[in-house]
Amino acid sequence: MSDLFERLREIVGDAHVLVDPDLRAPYETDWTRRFTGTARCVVRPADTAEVAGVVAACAAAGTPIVVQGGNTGLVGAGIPTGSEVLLSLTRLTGIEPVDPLEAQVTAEAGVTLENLQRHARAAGLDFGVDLAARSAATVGGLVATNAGGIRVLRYGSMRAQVTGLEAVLADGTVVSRLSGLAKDNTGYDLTQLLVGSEGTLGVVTRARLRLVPLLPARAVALVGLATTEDALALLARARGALTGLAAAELCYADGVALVRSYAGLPAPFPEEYPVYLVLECAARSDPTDELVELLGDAGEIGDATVASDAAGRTRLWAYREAHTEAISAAGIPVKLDVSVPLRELASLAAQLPPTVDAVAPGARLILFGHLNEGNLHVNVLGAGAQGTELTDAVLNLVAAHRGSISSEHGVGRAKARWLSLSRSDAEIATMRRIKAALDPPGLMSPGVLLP
Ligand code: 2HG
Ligand code: ZN
Repeated sequence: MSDLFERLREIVGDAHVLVDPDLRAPYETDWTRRFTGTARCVVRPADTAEVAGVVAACAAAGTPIVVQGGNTGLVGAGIPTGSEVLLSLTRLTGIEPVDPLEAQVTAEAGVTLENLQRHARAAGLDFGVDLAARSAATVGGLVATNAGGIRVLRYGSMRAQVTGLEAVLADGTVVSRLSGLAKDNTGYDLTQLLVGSEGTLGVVTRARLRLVPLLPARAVALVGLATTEDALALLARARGALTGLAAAELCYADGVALVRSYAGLPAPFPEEYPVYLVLECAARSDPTDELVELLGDAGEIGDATVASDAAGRTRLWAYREAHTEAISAAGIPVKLDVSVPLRELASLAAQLPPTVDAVAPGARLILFGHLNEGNLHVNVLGAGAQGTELTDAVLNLVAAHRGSISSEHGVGRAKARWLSLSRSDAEIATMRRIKAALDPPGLMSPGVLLP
């Protein structure tokens, strides 16, 4: 091992090979504190050439690698298990000037989402993906997980924003396709193969990204409703009526109560509602009127409040966006991220409480998510030793509703053993053949994604 450490120090410099346990520690536990492990060392390369050198050195030594970006992942894909070199990409922070004609930009893997957004906005454009972990989540991690977030309704997932990638393969080869051509039918799409591969096929070092128009005028509504069915009916009406609809986010009374006590927020309405929906419209000119008009047509709405100014919008978003933090402050949850066809969503939401209660009596279930994609975040506090049984029960219930066991967070280590609930044997066998072709010795993120 000391030969490998020596070689790694030659490539990235002494200061960027962290062997000391205290220095490694922040990289070895995830944000939720649920996944923790040990790395042989943490290596922090500065550029693509150094990444390629590190990967080639590990390949030559037969040492596995786990790749980490901002360490905001929720399925343990960036956390080592004992034998790996942990490759941290946070020093790859270069970002090229925005190309206004193509409306694209090239960013290195370690650029945070927040810095990417800031960079695009300074050039009069915007980035199509947004999520609560924006200050730490990085481009490489967003690509590797095919991140979703709160704008999928309008712009699609990360996959839809990526027009090209540069990546280092398991043997140290650099593949690069950064021209960002809108049309390019010249064979297998290696870029899209790497999106969502969770570090198992290669290390993403740079991405060519599509940008979207900057829509400066925004209006946000927080709506109180009686049922999940009512939220779905309002969503369908909103999609039909609002040209600027940009987000539709769901939460429930117990989650809002937890957020309120964590963040010290007032009750949003005089009365409590079982279900809450955050709707956001974004446009070139003020979309408040169209949002108010939709809500004025009472229909399924219990109560609603609208904000157009930045402070008011942030205040309304907080009821939804602070869920993850508030849950984390209350304990280490079992965290599942599932999606089902919209027709199945209300029945899934109704069946989850008894399902959780049967396996982990007294545990606290908090549900929230991205309504338009049928994506529920199932968080359970106080499950004790029942975590695996609970995961099994919930994911089987989701499969019975024709859903996916990972909607946007990825499979990682957390869901690998349940992959067959969402993918057929033939699909998994094909994935294994792709993995074997690109990483024959299986050194890239072993144990992640493929069981
Ligand atoms: C969100 O939508 C994130 O806020 C996190 O995907 C979800 O904490 C979670 O379960
Ligand atoms: Zn989410």
